[in-house]
Amino acid sequence: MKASDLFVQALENEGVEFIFGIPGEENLDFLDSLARSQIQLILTRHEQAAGFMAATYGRLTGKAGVCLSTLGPGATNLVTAAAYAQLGGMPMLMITGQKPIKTSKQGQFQIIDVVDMMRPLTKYTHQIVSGANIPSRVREAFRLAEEERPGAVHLELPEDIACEETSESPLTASLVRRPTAEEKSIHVAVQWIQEAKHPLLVIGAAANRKITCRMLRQFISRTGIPFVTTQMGKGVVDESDPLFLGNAALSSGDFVHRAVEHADLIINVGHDVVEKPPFFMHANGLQVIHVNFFSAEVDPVYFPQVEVVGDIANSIWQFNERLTKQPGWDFSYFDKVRQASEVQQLEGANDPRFPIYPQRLVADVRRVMPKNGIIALDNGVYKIWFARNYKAHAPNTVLLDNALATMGAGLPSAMAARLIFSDRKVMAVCGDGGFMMNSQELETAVRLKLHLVVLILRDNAYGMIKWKQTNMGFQDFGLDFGNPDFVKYATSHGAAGHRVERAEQLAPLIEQCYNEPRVHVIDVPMDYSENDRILNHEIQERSRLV
Ligand SMILES: Cc1ncc(C[n+]2csc(CCOP(=O)(O)OP(=O)(O)O)c2C)c(N)n1
Ligand SMILES: [Mg+2]
Repeated sequence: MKASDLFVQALENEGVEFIFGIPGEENLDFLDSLARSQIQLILTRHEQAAGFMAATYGRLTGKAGVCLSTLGPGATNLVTAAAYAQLGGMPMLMITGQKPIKTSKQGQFQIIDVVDMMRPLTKYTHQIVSGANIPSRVREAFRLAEEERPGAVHLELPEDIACEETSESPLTASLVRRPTAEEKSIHVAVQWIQEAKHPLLVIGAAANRKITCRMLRQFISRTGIPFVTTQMGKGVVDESDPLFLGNAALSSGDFVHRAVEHADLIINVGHDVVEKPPFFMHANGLQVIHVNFFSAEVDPVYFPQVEVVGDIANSIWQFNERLTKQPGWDFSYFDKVRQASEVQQLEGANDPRFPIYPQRLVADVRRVMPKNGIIALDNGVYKIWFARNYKAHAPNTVLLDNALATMGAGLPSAMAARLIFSDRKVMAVCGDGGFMMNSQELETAVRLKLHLVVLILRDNAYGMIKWKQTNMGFQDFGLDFGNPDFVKYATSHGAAGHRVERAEQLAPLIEQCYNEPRVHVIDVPMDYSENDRILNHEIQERSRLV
């Protein structure tokens, strides 16, 4: 057997279903082996998109998503996706080709040190130098990618190794369980929670990675302790719960921050410092219990006093076994925060003005998406509105990137979500800037016959940066651009193109798109002129009055 056959067998042995990518001539033996495998090759139009799709596969399944590129330029195109997976805690394996490593007549043509390039962006990066090593290197790559905290790994398979003969066979994963938290740490945490006056639960990214929702729901209903979510913690517990106080989408001054300021103890579940901080710790201030799969990375704004390290669901179960409602707990202020925040969030939900205002957009998308529908957001100012105002009802139904916060991942991650969940409604929500960073993948989506709705929020600008520019008192400069006609752009790729011309058209149009299985692109003209007033001023002032 040739080594590339063994490599593909090892991937099959890991349960790989898809490989996203673009082969180069250095991958041709691997491609030949893939042609004889059950694994489906998802050919993309840019390696970055393939990487985003693989990472999202990992995020949604917990199993490493796999992407493929050639050496040099293909591998450099994977770099942003590597950072996306690594920072976002998404298991992903990148496989890249390389010129022969034993003898080569090509000089340094296309050769860069890809293994070294990937080092700061991965948990593991390795060049395969012998076919005999493939079983252990592939297993090790998967082990590291998937183990908490998950992330990116990289294997380089040079051409001359790929065609080597080998008689090895794949290694099977060991039976392993995540370690659970030690009893004494649970004891201290429970004692702190019982003795607090205003404990508050914060749910972050890691709680969305494994099944923690049942235990957290029990914790909330048993104790009545209110909760806040981080952007990547959305949906772990249904945000329509009356104890939900809001999402930490803005950095400060929102209603949720008033709740945090009032709390004397935060039970911080699944948060780590890669996410924009949901709260800032100060010396002699707030007490924080860190509950996560791994210990807390110390940071100037995060230095929890107690850590409960181990499987999250198990830790919460242990809390539930010991905790009872305490007469000393007082949540009355949190309730006021929730009420004031709800009133503010409902404003603008039926705003008839056109171009569409963000509050109306978010409300309409929520109205038409079912509870298990998935929205995949690119990066732009609308992300703040969705994080704040769009109530997530189920885990991983709001895919947004609050770690690398890269533009360009909205469409590819929606495509990956739809590939995995062919029975669920999936929507990509992109700005006109972010959409154009991977818009070529419309062709891939059409070729794969995906049923997908892509909203393009058109303000003809890098709106998020404009919003910050205004807030910092700078003049309006350097952030406007023109756009193609998105309806024609969509149809030329073989997708259906639609344009919204009145606010009330949007919701029925989305519904109509979900009745016709194909790729739909909707051009949504947006009015962002109130973003600064509402997000930077009004919310701050109103939340201060609670
Ligand atoms: C790859 C990348 N480049 C630049 C940025 C910085 N950035 C963040 S949001 C943004 C503007 C997004 O514009 P658009 O996609 O049109 O969304 P809008 O805010 O206008 O709705 C920029 C330039 C980034 N996050 N990622
Ligand atoms: Mg824009």
